[in-house]
Amino acid sequence: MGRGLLRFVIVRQLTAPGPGGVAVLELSGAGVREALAALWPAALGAPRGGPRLARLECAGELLDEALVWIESEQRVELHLHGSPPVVARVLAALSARVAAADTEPSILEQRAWELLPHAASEAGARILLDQRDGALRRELEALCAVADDEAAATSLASLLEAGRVARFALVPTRVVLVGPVNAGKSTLFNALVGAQRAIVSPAPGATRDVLSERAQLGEWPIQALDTAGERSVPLDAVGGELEARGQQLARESSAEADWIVRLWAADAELPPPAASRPPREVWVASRADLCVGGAPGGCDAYVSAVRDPRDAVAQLTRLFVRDHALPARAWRAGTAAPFDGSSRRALELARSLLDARARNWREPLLEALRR
Ligand SMILES: Nc1nc2c(ncn2[C@@H]2O[C@H](COP(=O)(O)OP(=O)(O)OP(=O)(O)O)[C@@H](O)[C@H]2O)c(=O)[nH]1
Ligand SMILES: [Mg+2]
Repeated sequence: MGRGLLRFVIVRQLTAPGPGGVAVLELSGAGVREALAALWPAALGAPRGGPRLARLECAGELLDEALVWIESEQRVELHLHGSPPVVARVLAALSARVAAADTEPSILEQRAWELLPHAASEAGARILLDQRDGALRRELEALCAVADDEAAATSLASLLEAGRVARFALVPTRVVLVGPVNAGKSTLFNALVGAQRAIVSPAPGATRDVLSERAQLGEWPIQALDTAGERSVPLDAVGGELEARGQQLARESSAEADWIVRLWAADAELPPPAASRPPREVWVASRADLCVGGAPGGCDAYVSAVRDPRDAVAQLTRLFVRDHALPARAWRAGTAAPFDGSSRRALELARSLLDARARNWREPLLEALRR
């Protein structure tokens, strides 16, 4: 395996820092065997699996007798004695070895690799793997070679659009459920999360605290928040202060929402005219199965999270995709996408230079390729 591949190896300590019986290090990425071979040359030919006893040596000095587990060509675990100085020496030797190999202009690819554990969805992980394999670099290089400014502007716009879409796959969108008490917010929240996470009750005002869980709308990751129902309770009534605090928390959550789902119990209350709907908000008529004589107009969807939770989630997914102008599939193999703030900023700068007809519009892109 080539020396260059070592640049994708990441060394992490899995156990808590400080003295302990055992300290476990993880080496992940392409080239883990080569990285480990700096301390244990037999790593190059050792069969997969383990644990296997390894004498770790650095510059002829024995550092530790460790257990090595070669899980795959991308991941190795090293179980050391948990003495902090020993761990520090091994970490230093491994990191020096990895850093020494990191001399090629690979930073775009390396950043994509390092973000991989933080991808919020499978589609996001696949997008990052494509960029790790050079999709964005190739596209930026091709873009810099385009002579015609109009063609360059079109390619830039579609790259920026790919970056906008990638962001929805990489970072969970904050989706807040709001609405009157008993509208079925917690029921829908449980359907989204796929578990009985929130208390559901016919008694109005069951939810007080904001509940927050990761969920998916189709392929798109979200952070779903369930909030206290809206109603007016005088402060001096029994429980009035608690109620007010719950409602305040709900308002704070909606102020920070990326997307608000407002539920109206279709059997209880008619929504006001759609013209009064704020931006970033969809209106969903809930408890649609209880609605005799047809559901009221003015809502974007009609759901019954009790009778058909899958349909309720599918309907929300449809609205989410519509409101954020997302494609049918979150990931298309091999597609270039700016995947982090740095690559997006470089493209935005290039676009504003191009818009201003500046001759040096390629510079931010060349810089992104160099950095
Ligand atoms: N038939 C039917 N009942 C539903 C549906 N969704 C919710 N409910 C019922 O409506 C009642 C209130 O549901 P919740 O999910 O607790 O409502 P909520 O909006 O969270 O209420 P608060 O937390 O009090 O604001 C419960 O008895 C649910 O079983 C539905 O789609 N169909
Ligand atoms: Mg509730």
